[in-house]
Amino acid sequence: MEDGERSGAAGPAAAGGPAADAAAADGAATAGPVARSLRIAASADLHARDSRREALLSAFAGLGPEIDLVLLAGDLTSHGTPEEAAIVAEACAQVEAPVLAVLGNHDWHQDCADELRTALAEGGAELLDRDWTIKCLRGIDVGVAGTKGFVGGFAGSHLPDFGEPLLRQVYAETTAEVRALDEGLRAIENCPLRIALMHYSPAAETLEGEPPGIYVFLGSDRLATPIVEHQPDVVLHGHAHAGTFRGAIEDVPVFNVSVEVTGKPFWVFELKPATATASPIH
Ligand SMILES: [Mn+2]
Repeated sequence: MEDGERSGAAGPAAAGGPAADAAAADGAATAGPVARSLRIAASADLHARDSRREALLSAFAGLGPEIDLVLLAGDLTSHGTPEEAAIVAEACAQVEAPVLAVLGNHDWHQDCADELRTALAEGGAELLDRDWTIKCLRGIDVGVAGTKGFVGGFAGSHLPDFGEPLLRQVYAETTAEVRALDEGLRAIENCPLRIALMHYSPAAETLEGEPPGIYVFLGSDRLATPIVEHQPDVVLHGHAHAGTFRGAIEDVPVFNVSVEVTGKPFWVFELKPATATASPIH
């Protein structure tokens, strides 16, 4: 772990710590409280496999030194094998910036998340699974709460917490995801820049374009509850390949960064700390 970096495994961030650290590191070079924008390259649904290896390597190699952070919103692999994760790791190893990732449903297909975590770490990519981390980037503490999310649906078509134990387990799984997101966002609440990263959608708006009958499998508005409470600067998700790029939960911008939606391997966001604005620049 580098200096100025904390993570969920190390316990909650000290109150006031991140902002103070950022000011100390950057104060001499900046005239005001708002430092330069950070450039964050985001992607989802890369679905790595052998036939996509060259394209993935090329896409990651194209991330230049101006990129401060890379965020991968799940479905890194096609079938959840460590071999496919190793392709992602090989691609990530080319990038100077930290790479943070959450898993998607495809990544769980072989039920070997630990092996995927290990494989990704070989390339320097850090998996956030019901977890959070704080990265000090150009003197600014950037907090990321990351989790896969899960199903459950949206207004008018919710999976209920009722009936067969198996269905209630599904409901409980989403409950655990919501709790983890809440805890993660609470842990990073003092960061000048706060991001929620997940695979499933917390908003129906970014699903528009998908058949309404499958919304229940594409996300859950229960995931929006901690977002409303903690108001992160931006929420990024994937999973809905035919969905819509831009949405919002109250005033919090939500972006579906699936490569099928953005039409490119990475979408670069310019995020201004402490101003709560997210400008998609290209
Ligand atoms: Mn998916």
